[in-house]
Amino acid sequence: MEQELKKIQTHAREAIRNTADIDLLEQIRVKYVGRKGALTAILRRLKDLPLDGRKKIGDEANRLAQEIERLISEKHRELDATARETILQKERLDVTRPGARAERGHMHPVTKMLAEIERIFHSMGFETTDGPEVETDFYNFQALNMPPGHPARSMWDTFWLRQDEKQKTKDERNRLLLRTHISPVQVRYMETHNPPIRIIVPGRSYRYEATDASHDFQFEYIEGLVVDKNISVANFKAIMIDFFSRLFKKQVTVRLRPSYFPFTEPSFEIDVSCAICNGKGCSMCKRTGWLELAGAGMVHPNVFKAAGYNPKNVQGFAFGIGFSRLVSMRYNIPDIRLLNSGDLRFLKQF
Ligand code: FA5
Repeated sequence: MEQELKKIQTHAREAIRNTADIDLLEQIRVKYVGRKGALTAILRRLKDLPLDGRKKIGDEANRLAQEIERLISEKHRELDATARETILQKERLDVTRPGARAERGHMHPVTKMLAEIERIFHSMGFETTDGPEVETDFYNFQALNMPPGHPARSMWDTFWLRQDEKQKTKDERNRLLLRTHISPVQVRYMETHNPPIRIIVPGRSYRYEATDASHDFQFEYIEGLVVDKNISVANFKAIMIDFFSRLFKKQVTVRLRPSYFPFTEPSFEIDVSCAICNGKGCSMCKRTGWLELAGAGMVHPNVFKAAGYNPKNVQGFAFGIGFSRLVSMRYNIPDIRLLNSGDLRFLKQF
């Protein structure tokens, strides 16, 4: 029996030393000192021994049981501490580390300027409205006094949309295109509203043309329309002077130059005295002292007719302000194509 105790002692010590798992420790305890364990079995057999042998072996067996329990609880504490340490290591949080700053976005310069323009027009009683960017030949050209084959159509290089056989129609009116200007909204709006009308229509238009620093194939411009019984060129000029003076935050002079648009008669280009050099001449106004900022005119009777109005009862003016160019002027941007580039290095400057 003494031999057996020695063996148990060696095996138990070794098993406890080598285990790295708390669950296994419990199995070791059961194996040696549990109810059916090896040591317990020896203690049960003590009664068969002579008295002096019984005492000696009994003492030794009890000491061994105590040693095994002690070794197990020491190992338990050790494994517990290691486990806690591993968790702490894993979940370590350095509260002194500087945080990652969440980046704040901001409005695009075009959006900012549009808000400013709208604020000025709204204060003068204008309403903002919009229309489709995919237009029909009818609204983009025909209703604006440009029937098929009209030479003035070539003033607007057009992106025509491919239509499949089912969509194609013999009627030229329904051919689809990307609107080349926002003037079609004049007709759309007049079809569904009665005068008096005072609207602005900010939006994007598309031209099938080569790009350069002041031309893009898509650009922002604002259409305006005022219709009532007695609207004159003088009203128009007053509104333009007020609008541009408030936009540039200084009193400007407005000059109307005769021009041609099929949907206005008379038509004019609007030049504004250069707000940068006060008309003295600089690189922005190409040394002329004037900035060419919009096309405009008195609405042509044929446009009123296309919208279902009687041209004898109404008159009004319309204008188109290319505001990609206004934005580039305001922020000194040398190339309007940057506005649609989506380049963050550019956009972050505003
Ligand atoms: C028109 O498109 C007319 N519909 C404007 C109008 C409205 C006239 C109402 C009369 C009555 P125009 O083709 O000039 O006009 O274009 C309007 C403005 O858009 C121009 O003054 C110019 O500032 C701007 N623009 C024209 N083409 C480009 C382009 N490729 N890139 C950027 N801006 C452009």
